Amino acid sequence: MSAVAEAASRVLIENWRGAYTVPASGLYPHQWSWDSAFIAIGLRHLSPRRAQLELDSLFSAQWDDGRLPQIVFNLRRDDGYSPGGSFWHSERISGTPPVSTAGLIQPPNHAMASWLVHLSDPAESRRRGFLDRAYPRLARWHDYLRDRRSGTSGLAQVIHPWESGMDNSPYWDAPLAAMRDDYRGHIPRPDLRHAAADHRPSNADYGKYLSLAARYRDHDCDDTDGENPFRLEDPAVNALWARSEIALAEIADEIGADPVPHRARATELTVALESLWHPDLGTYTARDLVSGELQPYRTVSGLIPLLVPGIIHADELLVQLHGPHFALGQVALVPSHDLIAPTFDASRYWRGPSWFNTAWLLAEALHARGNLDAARMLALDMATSAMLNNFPEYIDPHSRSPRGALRFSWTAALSLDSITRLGMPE
Ligand code: 2M8
Repeated sequence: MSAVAEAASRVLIENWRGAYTVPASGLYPHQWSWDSAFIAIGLRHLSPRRAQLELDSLFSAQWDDGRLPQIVFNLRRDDGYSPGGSFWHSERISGTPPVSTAGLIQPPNHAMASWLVHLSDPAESRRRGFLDRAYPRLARWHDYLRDRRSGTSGLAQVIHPWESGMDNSPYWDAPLAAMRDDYRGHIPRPDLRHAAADHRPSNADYGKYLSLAARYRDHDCDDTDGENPFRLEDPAVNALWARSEIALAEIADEIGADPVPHRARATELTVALESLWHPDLGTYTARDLVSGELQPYRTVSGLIPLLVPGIIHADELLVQLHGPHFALGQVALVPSHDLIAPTFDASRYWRGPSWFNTAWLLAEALHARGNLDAARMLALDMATSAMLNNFPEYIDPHSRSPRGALRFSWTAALSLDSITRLGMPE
């Protein structure tokens, strides 16, 4: 095992909590939805059974309506993170699982992860019936997105910045500024005990986050509330959904279910994604469904549609990725926001720093598109940047300095996966 693989494995072992992995001990003491899927992708190289368990434990927190919750809380650590289980009180709502969860969701990368976990040891996966258990859960999760979260465009809507996984992206600035309500209660910030204030969202951001979350909670997390002040279609969320439908078709094929509806939905989503193309910016971007406006920003989310095989604007996205806005190969990984925009901030959360999950997604996309050198370069950059800084949550794209938490699970998992699959000479 290489030094990177060994060090990454140690992080994953340290953050394992018996049936799932915390994103980082301290800052994130619970199970997060899309983190678990990314973590399983790395864990499969250590133990396919552990990777299956990671996903099984998230699936066991599925709501009756099909949603996979953003967070599954460990109530023994409820004072360690805000808002926690005592904010959501999910047990009040009918159709919720016996564990305490948030009501919001996160991006749908789970079918993609389940298929990769299966492929790491198909015999073991079949013996344990992993995909037979996962398939109905994943199918209901995707049905939830279609039935409860999609409007006329067919794309899924996020109703809170946290649902995008890219919490304080500039995409959300105008919609949050247009909100009339703000949170009136105390705003706890236990996160600031573990990360620098200028690496995290501001208190003003948090006021809006809590106000939106409390509103949704007080409507029993009912998606028929058309008055929600925050409703956007995000490119990465929908690209991951389309890519996960393709994975679900592979899973259906493997277990003898019908893959055709999943392929059809992937095609519909691929076509629908084009409504998020911003011709002047040369990228996909988020649409605010309240104002009807496409958000005028280049962010890494707008590049993630490269993962979807049939998009029309792949060549323009590749130009964008290599050009001055994201400077692939000249800065660390892929910045979360346009390097030359006035809103770029090299340190603050999703407003500039480079993240390892988006680098992994883009390395996958480049590899699938035959850009093997660029994919391998990104994979090696992930391994180097992770090792150099003790597996940081995110890094300054110019200086590579660590930002946020250290010994962060998806940084370890995805560096391990990349170096194992893409980084080694063939
Ligand atoms: C960050 O989000 C949480 C809320 O979900 C937070 O800021 O407290 C994001 O980076 C998100 O994408 C990630 O899933 C989560 C846990 O790593 O942290």
